[in-house]
Amino acid sequence: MALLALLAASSSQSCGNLNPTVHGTSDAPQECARIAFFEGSMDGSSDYELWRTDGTDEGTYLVKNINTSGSSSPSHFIELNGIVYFLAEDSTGERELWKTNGTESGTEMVTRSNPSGNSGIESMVVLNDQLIFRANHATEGSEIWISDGTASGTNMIKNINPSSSSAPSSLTVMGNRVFFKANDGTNGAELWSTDGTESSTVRIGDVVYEISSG
Ligand SMILES: [Ca+2]
Ligand SMILES: [Ca+2]
Repeated sequence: MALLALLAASSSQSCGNLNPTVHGTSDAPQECARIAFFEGSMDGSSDYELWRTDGTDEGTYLVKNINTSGSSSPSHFIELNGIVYFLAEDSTGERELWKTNGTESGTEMVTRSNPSGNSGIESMVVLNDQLIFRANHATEGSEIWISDGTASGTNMIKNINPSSSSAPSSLTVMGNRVFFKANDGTNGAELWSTDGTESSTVRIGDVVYEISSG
């Protein structure tokens, strides 16, 4: 088994509660142990898929063979409310947003956010109860997106650059906002922030100065 990335953790659905409270002083059931998800493969195999471990041999296994014609190469694991979100490539060859609760049946694609090509998702962060990230829109280029973990709740927040990609990067959560760098096509790369709504996705101002060589 190759352990390539040990990044995020979640509680198991078998606890019946994704954020379980353990009563009494006895040891918590093993099902309630923290679970780590990682990109793994069987010994001698190069089929890299979603694996999980609770730290024991018997609790370490393949969750789901997401890409039946190759590796899904899961990455960018991030936990939100007891569900782990990540990027993976299914047999279509497109890398999309997936989620897992640690079971095979509970591992599914959130949505094919860009029906006409690769999702291009990068830089996922958690803001309150939602994910904020950069993704490709089918027609509007690479912009800032939000997801509540459902297909209908996964949308572009704002088309910051109306004629091209604003290419949001360096997403950083501070308080109830995400700060990031984006290019609106008029002002160059500037600092922006969002609370997840279009109306409150705003450019901070000309705060990214070039240092004069003079
Ligand atoms: Ca596979
Ligand atoms: Ca655009």
